[in-house]
Amino acid sequence: EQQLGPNLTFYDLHPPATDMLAEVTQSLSAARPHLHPKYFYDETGSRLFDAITTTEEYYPTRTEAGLLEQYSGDIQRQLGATGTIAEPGAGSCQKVRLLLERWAPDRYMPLEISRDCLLQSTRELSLAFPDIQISAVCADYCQALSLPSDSLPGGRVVFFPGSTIGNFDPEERRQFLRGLHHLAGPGGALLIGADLQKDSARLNAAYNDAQGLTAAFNLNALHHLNRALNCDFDVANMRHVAFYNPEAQRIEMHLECLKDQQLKLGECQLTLKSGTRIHTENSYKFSVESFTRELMEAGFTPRGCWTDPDNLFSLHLAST
Ligand code: AVI
Repeated sequence: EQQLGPNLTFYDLHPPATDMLAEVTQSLSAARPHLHPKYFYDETGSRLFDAITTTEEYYPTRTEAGLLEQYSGDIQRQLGATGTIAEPGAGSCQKVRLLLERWAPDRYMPLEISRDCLLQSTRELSLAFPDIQISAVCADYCQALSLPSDSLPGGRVVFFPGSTIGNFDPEERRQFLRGLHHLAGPGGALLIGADLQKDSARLNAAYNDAQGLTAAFNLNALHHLNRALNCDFDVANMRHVAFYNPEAQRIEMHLECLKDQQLKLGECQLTLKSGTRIHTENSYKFSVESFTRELMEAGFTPRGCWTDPDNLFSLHLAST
């Protein structure tokens, strides 16, 4: 525990380093080659993602921000006074600003695996909100969700925006929502964003923007691996593929090899045949009913749901 300012405390849970080489080698040599979406987010990838959120086609970020702007008062009335807002995977802590301004909670507790990102964003935040105690926690998702309840400040509202929940597969999602239930604790609540099912053309456009930013974001995962693992993906001969899979109710992103390529990963030689697709991301789309059901299965009681007039996106409030 380190006091970094009058209203800023830093807790380092020392998230365990993962063996990236072993993990990537295993997932790329699987029968269906895949990469975990976390590999999108190096510095370049985070910048590309921010750029995606400003495109005409990518509606989720803007729509959710509009819902928060319009309904933060309604949501607060449902919640009563807010002691602590906790945000797993808070990143740059931008979205929460509106809630900090309008709700003036006692405390904000971002949980973030990237130490640098956490330090930078909470330093700025602590200056902008001198009356809010900022408890910055450096932890991975697993650690964050299994913190002992009695070590945490009470009256917690867990904030999980962006439909990041859609990037978890159904079984992972069940476990993760249970983890959020634990993090919220007795008397706590969850405010979470979920992207909605809609016509495929709209969804396909959102993941194939005309400027090619989503393509660059997807391909950057390979640049990231090339840099971090000193390997040699021929990125120029890989193609971004993204489409809505209506049976699975998800957008799938893949990287398709346009030429046979040999890849050296540590001691391992890997052949990727032309036409091979590396599955890099799922982004599940929900109905208000299906998502509400998932919240209930994780032990929550639904308290409210807000959507935009075009039914693009939903914000859900649930109590523990
Ligand atoms: C972070 N996550 C909610 C985004 C999504 O829409 O699934 C990631 C993304 N992938 C492509 N574009 C944006």
